Amino acid sequence: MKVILANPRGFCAGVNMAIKCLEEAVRMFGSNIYVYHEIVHNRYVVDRFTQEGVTFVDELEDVPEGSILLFSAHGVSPAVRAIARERNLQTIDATCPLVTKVHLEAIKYSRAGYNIILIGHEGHDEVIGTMGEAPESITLVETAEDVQKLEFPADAKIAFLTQTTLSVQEASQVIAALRERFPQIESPPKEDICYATTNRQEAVSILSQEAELVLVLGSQNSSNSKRLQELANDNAKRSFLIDGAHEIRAEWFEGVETVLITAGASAPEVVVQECVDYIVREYGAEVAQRTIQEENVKFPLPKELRRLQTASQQQ
Ligand code: 0JX
Ligand code: SF4
Repeated sequence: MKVILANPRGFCAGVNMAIKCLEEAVRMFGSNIYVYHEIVHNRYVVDRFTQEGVTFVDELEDVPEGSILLFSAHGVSPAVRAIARERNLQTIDATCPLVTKVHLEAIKYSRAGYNIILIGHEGHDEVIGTMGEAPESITLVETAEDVQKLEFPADAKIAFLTQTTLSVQEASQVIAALRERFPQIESPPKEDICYATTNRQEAVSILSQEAELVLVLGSQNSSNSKRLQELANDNAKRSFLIDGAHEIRAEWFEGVETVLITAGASAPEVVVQECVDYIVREYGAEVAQRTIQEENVKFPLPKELRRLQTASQQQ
């Protein structure tokens, strides 16, 4: 048996920054730290920090006044920031800069009087945060069918934005439907689906052609990881989205000569290695790395954290 390891896979620049940010906050302030939503959508990462004493909350009412609170990589709405201020919380914003970019576009289009169509998944943390920037101006669509239901006049002043972790292929169908109905529709010069999402999808799309089985490491609530698994499935491969080697089933390997392994942007390399070790141990597989795209994106830690670091060094 052969295992192909897809590159790029796993942590993106935004996740690296958010996780380092929480690690550093724990190092500086001990475990009495709160995070609004999961820092990233990954069970292993959340369990690890929970064991270290970090508390993840979905309601700010659950955070004691004056505590340290991190905002997750997916971003938050201005309303959440306002509640945090009212509760006198010391906030550190671990939102990925590429999510913030979409927030800023929403603000810009809304101020200029545009109707904004956001392509994204209802109820997703990032979508809730982005819509909160201009709730009166933004309409969410998920599919090309949703576009047909829009009630704007044909000559409406209109623009579209997208969630950062969509399927490139599916989003392009929705965008084509929007352009057909509203040829005047505007969009940001650089698209919102981020480099990490695009590159991981491209790698799976190319490399899955060589495999009968595709294993995607990632959690079920991780949008970008789920899209990788669906993409492999569309390529008529048997594909599974798993949190770790403990979920692997022997029957998946019947008649399989080549397994492709990849990981969503929030899945740590340690869970990938666990799976590789398992397959090598059970099936004597040979492992090959395959790189479709090099990545060298890095984001700095949030300025609030850097300020706190400097302040603590001066004490
Ligand atoms: O569910 P998503 O893919 O948006 O988030 P996840 O799995 O935490 O990935 C990293 C954070 C992505 C933000 O855009
Ligand atoms: Fe940022 Fe993209 Fe990573 Fe999301 S998937 S955190 S937008 S780099």
